[in-house]
Amino acid sequence: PAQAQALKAQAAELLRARGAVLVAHYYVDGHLQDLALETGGCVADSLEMARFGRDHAAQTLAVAGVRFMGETAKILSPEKTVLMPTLEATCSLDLGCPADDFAAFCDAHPDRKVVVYANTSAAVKARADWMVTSSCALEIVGHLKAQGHKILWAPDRHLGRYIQEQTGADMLMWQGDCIVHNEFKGIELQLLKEQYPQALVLVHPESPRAVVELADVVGSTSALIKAVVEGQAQDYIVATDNGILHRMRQLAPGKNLIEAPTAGNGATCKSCAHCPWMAMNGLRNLISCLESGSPSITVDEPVRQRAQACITRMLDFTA
Ligand code: CIZ
Ligand code: SF4
Repeated sequence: PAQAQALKAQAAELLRARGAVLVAHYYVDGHLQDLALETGGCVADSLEMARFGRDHAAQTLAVAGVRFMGETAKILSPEKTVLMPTLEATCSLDLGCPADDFAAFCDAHPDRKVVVYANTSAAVKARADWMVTSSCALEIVGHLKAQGHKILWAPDRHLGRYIQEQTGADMLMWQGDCIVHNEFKGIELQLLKEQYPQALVLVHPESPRAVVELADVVGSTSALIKAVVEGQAQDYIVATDNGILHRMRQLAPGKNLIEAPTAGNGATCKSCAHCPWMAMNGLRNLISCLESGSPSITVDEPVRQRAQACITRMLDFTA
């Protein structure tokens, strides 16, 4: 802890010296989340991160999260420098949706509005009409359906199915998934619920249907945090990346937070409720990128402009 405090102080000084602000996701290391809040930055979901980065006066953004979050910041603020602790931090949804294959899929279905999740590359966003995050996807797809549009959705198949069921929209789907949320297990969750009959079950919609069906609250990371803060229950079973527990404990001290079961409880899974790419962010590589000014995000200008239009549509709609 003493060492972490020293590293945090060093990072805080570097942020100040660079005139940079730290924008962190709920899934990254707790020290980074605390540092962001202590230095005037933010801890947020991907929608709030995008808006905060765009609107903040700082000319340098340090983004602790995964690559698409840094890219989104750069797309919205090309004049700013966007530093990341590592550019290796990607996402299985982004990896599973290569821009060329995605463009071919879109070309084959020109009659559909193309809606993509935030967890995609700049090139995929450049091919889309709308970007959405899990906190506004239902609203935006509902809006498009009301206008009579059919939808091509990518890349998360679980989130897509959830939105399809909720809105009744005609959605053709890419078959991607998140290696973290995909591991939550319905049968084991049912057994856990029987152990904690009073618990509220909070589920991120990137989880499989069997898990979503057992939820009391289905929502984005911000919505799940709100559910813990405002909920009347004492016990909460949480089916999302366990990095979120740090912020939940701070905002709702005294409540009992229980991780939803993954294949890892007794068996093995690839990523047992914590994203290996989010976990690549730490105080040391944050310090290193602030010292050296690298790595930083670059996005090809024609791609950036098209991706910006797609993201801005969402930001304007949700403003
Ligand atoms: O799983 C993710 O990467 C999430 C939940 C991103 C977000 O929207 O905050
Ligand atoms: Fe991607 Fe899942 Fe990691 Fe989020 S938690 S960045 S969706 S792999």
